[in-house]
Amino acid sequence: MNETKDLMSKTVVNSWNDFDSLRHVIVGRADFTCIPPTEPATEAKIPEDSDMRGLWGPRPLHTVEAANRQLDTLTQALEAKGIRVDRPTPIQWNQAVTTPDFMTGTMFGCMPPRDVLLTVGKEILSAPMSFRCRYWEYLAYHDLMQRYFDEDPEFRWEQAPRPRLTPDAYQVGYFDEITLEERLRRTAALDFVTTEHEPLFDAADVLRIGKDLFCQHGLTTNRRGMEWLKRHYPDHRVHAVNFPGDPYPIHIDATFVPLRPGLVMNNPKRPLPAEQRKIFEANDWEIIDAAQPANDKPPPLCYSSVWLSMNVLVVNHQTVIVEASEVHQMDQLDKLQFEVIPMPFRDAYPFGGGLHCATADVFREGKCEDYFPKQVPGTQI
Ligand code: DAV
Repeated sequence: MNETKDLMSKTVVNSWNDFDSLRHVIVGRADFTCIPPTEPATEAKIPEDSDMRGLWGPRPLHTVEAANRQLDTLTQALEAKGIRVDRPTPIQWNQAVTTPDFMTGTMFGCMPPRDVLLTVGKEILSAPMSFRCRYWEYLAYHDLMQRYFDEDPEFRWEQAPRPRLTPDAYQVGYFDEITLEERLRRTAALDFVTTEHEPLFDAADVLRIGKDLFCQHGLTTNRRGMEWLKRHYPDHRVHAVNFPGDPYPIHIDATFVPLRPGLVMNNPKRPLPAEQRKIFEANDWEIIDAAQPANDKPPPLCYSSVWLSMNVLVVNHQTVIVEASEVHQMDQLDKLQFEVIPMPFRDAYPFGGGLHCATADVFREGKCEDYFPKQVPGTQI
């Protein structure tokens, strides 16, 4: 009991990976979430046949309430396991964003803290995201960061350079009449809507495995962003990865998901190319195909694909939280000897993703391990 009380009161920021024992986490909130108006980078993500095309503004209240119920249930389940949970302070997202360089009609929301907050060791940084509507999103976490700063004398509160997001940050006309085949061709050719004009990345494109950071080059993260990460984390090794099978490459956490040391799940539709697998093979990591999603389509008004099935939250090396309808994913993890906790979460999906997206690490036990002592030439930035 005393131990639990200590855990609840004393803040420690420390997390080096996605699988060590989780002690403290941020869970997002759906309040006031908007579907942002079209802008150069968001057009990227909305599939041609999506029910979201042409819609923008606050999401229907009953959907916000349903999402919040599931986010609260997740919070309670984590707390029942002795994990401290903090929540962001939502802003009225239905306000325009105006900077000297651009204007856009609304903001987005704070359901997926994983997209903006990158925790590496004792540091949490807010990412330089490419969506104009997400420019102020870090403010929803300001009170929490201030509190961690006051309570943990070693916490490093950081911010990557704020991007300008002028038209130079995007390729004009990138999405004009683009077919699925053309999207796939461009992913394979590393040709994305964001240019190399300035460093851009989303935190959810950065996979942390101890000393190595694997960054997905895609619609939301560019090479300059990775170069910035490399200089910012001089004790880490930064690797660029990409997944040619993904027509909408945004965030690595429904594509390449580590489960425990030595084991990672890869989306079978988006295999890691052979050259990039070598570093895993050289260090005896096993890459397995994730199970097929149980759902054949995402819920209404959702940005993400059915592969949120593999967007699991690993609680420790033996325990994983999986969306409750994803029976195949649960079965696969069960066979891998995990204790699987089912969690209803599809009402939260439209607000920015699954269980991993909806959380951001504050404290996991463990240190910065070197899981890839055998480096393979040519993979590091
Ligand atoms: O497959 O749509 C979703 C990742 C959201 N953070 C997908 C990727």
